[in-house]
Amino acid sequence: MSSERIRKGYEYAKEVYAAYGVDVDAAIERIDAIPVSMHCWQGDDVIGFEGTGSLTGGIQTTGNYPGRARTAEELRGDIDFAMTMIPGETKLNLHASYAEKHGKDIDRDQYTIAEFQNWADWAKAKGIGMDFNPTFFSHPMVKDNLTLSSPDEAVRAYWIRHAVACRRIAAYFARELGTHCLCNIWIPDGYKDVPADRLSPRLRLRDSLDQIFAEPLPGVIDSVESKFFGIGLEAYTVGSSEFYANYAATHPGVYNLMDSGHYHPEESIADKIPAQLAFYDKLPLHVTRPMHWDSDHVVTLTDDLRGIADEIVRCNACDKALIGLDFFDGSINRVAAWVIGTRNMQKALLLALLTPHQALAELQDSCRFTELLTLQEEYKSLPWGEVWAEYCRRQDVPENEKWLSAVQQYERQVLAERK
Ligand code: RNT
Ligand code: ZN
Repeated sequence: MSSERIRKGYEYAKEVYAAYGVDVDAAIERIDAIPVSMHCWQGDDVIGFEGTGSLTGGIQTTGNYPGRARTAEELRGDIDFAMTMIPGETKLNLHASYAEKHGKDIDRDQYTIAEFQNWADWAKAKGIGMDFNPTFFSHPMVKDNLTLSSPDEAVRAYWIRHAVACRRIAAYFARELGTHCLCNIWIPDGYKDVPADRLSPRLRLRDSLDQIFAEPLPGVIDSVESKFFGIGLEAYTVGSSEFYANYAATHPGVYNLMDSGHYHPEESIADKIPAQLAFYDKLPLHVTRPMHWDSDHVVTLTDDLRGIADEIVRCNACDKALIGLDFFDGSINRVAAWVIGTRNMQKALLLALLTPHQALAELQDSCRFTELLTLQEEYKSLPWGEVWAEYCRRQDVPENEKWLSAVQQYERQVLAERK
């Protein structure tokens, strides 16, 4: 579309929204300030650069699309390129398994900023913040699918050391980049079949977490991520929802990260947001698209996604939400996957910002439910696409699927060279 047509469409949308009391310029300004943390692991199928070459821990990437990033330079190049098609504020969410060891033989429990300096320099040059994750999978010290809850004290101590090292690296990122760093703990620990003892692993995990979080680290926001089950770990997950919710509730400064793919498919993730916000000043999220038994499909503009964005906006939690993406698809162009998923998160936020939530809440409070349902449904067809197009124009990124031809060119010129 020409800028002239985008401008005209925007003027029209402005008028339509103004009739509902919605200020579209303000919505554009607000969305531009909400950072979405892009996960590095979409670019290489969660393999990392430590040389392990495979993914374990009850998660799996499927697909053999050519062009997987094999080095940190390639991955940073792909992320740089993806970010040219994404409007607004972004962060990078990095896993410890993306360490650059520079030929040294150094294990995860000994990592320091030296292994992540390139990432920090890269983020600094781009002017973006970073989030960080210790990696408790794809490693020989994961014994029988156990890490922080292992009955083997050597295994447990190893993973505690790893997490302690990672929190210090996260503190460095926060200091260097001038913005907080979410340091999220997700462990695969669990059992394939019905366990004989469900309590002891959880008590060991609690003790491990207490040791990990003992050191106060300014700039680090700590979170723990629960899961319902993993692949091959169907019967029991040590870090369940109740376990971490209670852990966070009793440990100020530790937050309960909700991954939208880690609950029963019939549970509403959106509904969990205000429940958390009634107690916490931060809301860390992994946004993904669950399908049947697993999470991790590319985020699309579903009602579930819109529900999440709506709650963030109407609970006044744009400053509290720490929105991270978490999907991995190796069956399509990986750069395109990032662009599609991240733009959809932003579209959902924009849609939420364009909804007259106050007016709807007033209808609820006065029990005018027929009007409420009517407006909720009619609002769905307001011309938000015109506002999105104008936002993209202002950000100098393609407003529609035009970005795909750039990705296809990148595929021919860059990705095709990776054999
Ligand atoms: C796994 C968790 C976790 C991972 C990443 C790679 O089920 O969602 O967040 O996806 O840490
Ligand atoms: Zn997750």
